[in-house]
Amino acid sequence: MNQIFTEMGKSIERGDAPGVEKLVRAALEEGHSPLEIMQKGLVAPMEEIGVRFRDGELFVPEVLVAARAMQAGMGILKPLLSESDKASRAGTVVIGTVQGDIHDIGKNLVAMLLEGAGFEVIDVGIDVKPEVFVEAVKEHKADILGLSALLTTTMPAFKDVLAALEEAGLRSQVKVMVGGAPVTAEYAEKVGADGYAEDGPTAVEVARKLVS
Ligand code: B1M
Repeated sequence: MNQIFTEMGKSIERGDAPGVEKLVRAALEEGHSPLEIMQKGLVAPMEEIGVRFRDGELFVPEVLVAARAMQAGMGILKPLLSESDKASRAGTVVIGTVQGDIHDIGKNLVAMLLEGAGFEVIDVGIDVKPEVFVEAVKEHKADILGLSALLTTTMPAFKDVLAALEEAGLRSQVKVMVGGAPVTAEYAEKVGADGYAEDGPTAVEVARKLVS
């Protein structure tokens, strides 16, 4: 692995956003393409961090600071990616927390890990109405819609979003993945979702399967 990408990985792990930005600029000056920098310098280390989080070696705050550092680098590269670079990305995910629910720590973590895995992620926020999810799926031609719910009282909103997608004629065009602490695989299946993940790294695996 090129030294500059190794350094980028170390800066991501430390959560050193200015360091990552500096290294991304240096890599561009060295002549590496934005896509190569994204894949080798940002996505690869972030994937490793996801695995270490699942193995219990790292904790939520550490993953969040690493993901923020990774996103700082992504911010420089995004405008430089060509249309063909964008087409070679893993897929587009619209993600948000369902209506009535304002919990977003887990959803943000999932969004960051998906971005770190090379997905284009559009985060529509918290307390999101079904029609807002539908509009975002339409506008961004999403491959996956990710729905997060942390309350037993807001889990039924998954069904409302699925019904709104059906009504808009979009259900067959987008895979729906659900998650959140009270959600189970059985519940996901019951409401008709295409995928369920119990944590961020699993969400990345499930998203990859859903687009493959
Ligand atoms: Co809330 N809250 N909360 N809360 N809160 C819980 C969820 C609760 C279990 C606490 C408890 O009573 N023990 C309880 C829910 C009970 C239930 O429904 N069964 C609860 C309650 C009751 C409430 C209020 C109603 C309290 C009140 O006002 N009376 C209220 C509701 C507000 C609302 O939403 N309308 C409320 C408010 C809040 C705060 C604002 C104070 C704050 C949220 C801050 C924020 O998110 N910005 C908060 C917090 C922090 C929690 C706890 C303590 C922690 C949640 C969290 O961030 N976990 C929580 C108790 C708990 O879970 N231990 C609790 C860390 C995070 C990394 O994990 O979110 O599970 P998690 O995400 C994981 C996975 O679930 C999964 O991957 C993530 C990463 O591994 N995942 C997905 C999540 N989304 C996914 C989507 C996917 C795939 C995987 O695909 C798309």
